[in-house]
Amino acid sequence: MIQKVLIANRGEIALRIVRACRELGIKTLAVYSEADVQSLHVQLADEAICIGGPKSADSYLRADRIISAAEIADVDAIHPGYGFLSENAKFAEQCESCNIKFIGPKSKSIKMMGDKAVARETARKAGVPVVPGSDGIVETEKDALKTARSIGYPVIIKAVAGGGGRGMRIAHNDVSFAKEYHIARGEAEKAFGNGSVYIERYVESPRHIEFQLLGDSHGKIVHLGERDCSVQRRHQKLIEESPSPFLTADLRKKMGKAAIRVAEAVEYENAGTVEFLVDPKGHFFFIEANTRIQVEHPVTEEVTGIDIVKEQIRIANGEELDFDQGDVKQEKHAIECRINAEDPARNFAPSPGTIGLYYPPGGLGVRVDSHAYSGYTIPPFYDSMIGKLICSGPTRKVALERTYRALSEYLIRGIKTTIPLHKAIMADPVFIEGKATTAYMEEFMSRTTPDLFS
Ligand code: MV4
Repeated sequence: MIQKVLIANRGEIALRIVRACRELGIKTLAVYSEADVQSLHVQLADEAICIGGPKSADSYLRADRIISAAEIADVDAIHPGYGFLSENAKFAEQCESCNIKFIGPKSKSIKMMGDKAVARETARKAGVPVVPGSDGIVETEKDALKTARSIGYPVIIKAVAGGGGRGMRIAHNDVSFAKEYHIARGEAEKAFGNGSVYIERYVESPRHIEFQLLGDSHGKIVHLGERDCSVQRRHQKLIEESPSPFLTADLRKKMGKAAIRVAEAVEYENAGTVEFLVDPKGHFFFIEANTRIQVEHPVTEEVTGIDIVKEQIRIANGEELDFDQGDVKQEKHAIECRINAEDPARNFAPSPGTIGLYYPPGGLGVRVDSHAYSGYTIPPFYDSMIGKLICSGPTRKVALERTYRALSEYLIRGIKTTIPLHKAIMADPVFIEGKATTAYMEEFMSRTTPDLFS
């Protein structure tokens, strides 16, 4: 039985994991960098160990130091959160070989889904629709061009080691293809140390819809419905909601079953997500799978009432899921706004610094997951997300009204944040009507005066 957990992360997700452990009667060990001494997760965990310098590469990415801390403090398990080492198959393996439970899937599942061409092939073999594209990686320029022509333009070139939009290039004809192919390979080699790429038909203005899954160690897999993550900028999600305003009950059922088939094909265990693109006609295509807890998991928690982080720990303990697919109900509507320390009026430039007054909103249906507080200094070394506002209600309309109201109450002084931008989006007819696709943010910014966000 897990009695003590090391939290190999920082910020709001570290806090989220501390909270789940507390309710389960599990002790927590925080690890932190020299830049995070003042961080809430360090203050709220039962114990804390400093693992290195401010840069991620010197602390949160140091598997050796994290495992040493785990051994010194005698923990039973490590929760990796998201980012950092969460999808590192080698780290998961190292934990297991040191007799420390990795709270996540088996390293083999991480590996298979981490190679985006293998993931695509796995989905295809499981009978799940994938975007028309290459059979695995394309090795030579000649082969790549031939493949692009047979798929038909526009095509998108993706790094096998990429994911989340990193290392993707779009080409509209033979001439641009040759150029983009070389850029994609070079970028992939530089970013991931692996220049391998594959090609897909480029789906224009799709919705980005993902299904939340839970699988136990006894082979049972259920889905908790979808999240619509279409509102993103440069592959950074800004708003997520559930249920998707676009899906019909029929399409939801088909996509949920497809997501489970992908997970079954890799004997998926713990929490994970299967991502789809959905075109304007309602055709859906598998694109990739995430083998970690995600930033936007609270949206699903509010809609279904299921505590996903607690389920992760129970699953790691070897317990069976104590509910079936038929028991999962999407009973509410929830919307999440990511609150980033960025200036939307200045091309989203990072805005680290010291928060003056910090006053989060409250009331019925309002949840704030954040590690921020009055006087907290946001270090410049990590991503800019300082919190998430998740508002829920019986209908989408109520969730929207509540989000606007909560954003109006949310006071963060001393730094620039995405709060004013979110308010403008919540008042925008295209978003209100549930019509936002992945093309939305660019279109919205082009017709909006940036000064509105200051
Ligand atoms: C695509 C696509 C269109 N066609 N693949 C972006 C994140 C990563 N998970 C996959 N992504 C996409 N893959 C095909 N075949 C569109 C996206 C995409 C996107 C592309 C350009 C600008 C914004 C986007 C937002 C979401 C998804």
